[in-house]
Amino acid sequence: MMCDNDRINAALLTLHGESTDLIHSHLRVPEIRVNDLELWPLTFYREYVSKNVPVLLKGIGGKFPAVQKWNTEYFMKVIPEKTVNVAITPNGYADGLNFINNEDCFVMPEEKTMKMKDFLNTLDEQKENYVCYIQKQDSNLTEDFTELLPDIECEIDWASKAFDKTPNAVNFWMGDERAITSMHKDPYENIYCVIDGYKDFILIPPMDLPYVPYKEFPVKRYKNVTPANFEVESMTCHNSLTWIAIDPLNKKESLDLYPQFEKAHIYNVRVQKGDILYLPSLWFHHVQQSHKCIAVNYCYDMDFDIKYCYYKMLERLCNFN
Ligand SMILES: O=C(O)CCC(=O)C(=O)O
Repeated sequence: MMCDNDRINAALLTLHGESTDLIHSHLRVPEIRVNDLELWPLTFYREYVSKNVPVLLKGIGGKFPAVQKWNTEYFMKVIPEKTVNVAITPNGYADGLNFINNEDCFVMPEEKTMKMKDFLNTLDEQKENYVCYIQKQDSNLTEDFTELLPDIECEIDWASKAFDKTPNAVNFWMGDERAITSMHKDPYENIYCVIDGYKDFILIPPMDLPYVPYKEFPVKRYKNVTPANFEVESMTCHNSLTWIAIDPLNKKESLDLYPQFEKAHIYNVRVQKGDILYLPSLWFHHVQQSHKCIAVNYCYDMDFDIKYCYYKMLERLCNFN
């Protein structure tokens, strides 16, 4: 007789086998060029959104004036005195795992406001132990960078048509090549546009949840980060946080600790200047970038549809609460 655990493991293996055969056999994000924007919202919805699979749209952002204009020199000329909110860490790992005092901790960055010209100079200087990233995900493009809005759209017309809504947040990203966004997932349909430089995404589909280990970590925050020094303080409001325990850049060590990670379907995709990545809701993603890379992303609330219901069931089967 099969016990409950055997039955659950057999069911999870069926999900893995079927999804490998039917969806993840190539481990390549399709790259396409869209010629007919009239028909694209329907095709986009039918081929990618409804199937919850990513797609890389080559060159489709090239028509934004931002792609021709934005770079360090342009920002130095047009918004040098602008106050910007910057995440600062000694090593680029903001909101991610850091090994501190002999234990892995989830560490938040120090957040500082500074003039845009000082931020840009910091990127030029690339000092040791001082990594800056504009990474606020609170619609900072439309709320804070209003001077830049003539160069870019406040929504992506074809995406708003396909999702039948406007974006919930439009974010501006710019930073040091050492800045890394650790593996996580979001309840958003993400339309991610690279304006200058490139971004390297590592993606894992949501149905691989059984092979993406989570663990509880103490939460800390970097404080008084300078090129010479930094401190780490404990957070009084949250003692611990459950976070993804593997690092795809350190695969060997991750596999030694969590051998089940071997089964995860891993996609690598580089998003170049002028390209747009559709990153579907609940996909795990880890992000690196070229130095001074500039990006804008549009977050659309996901639909809480039948796929979401199945995902919640999978969470329960994997022992999430
Ligand atoms: O660009 C990045 O560093 C991270 C992007 C990201 O995590 C997101 O858009 O959800």
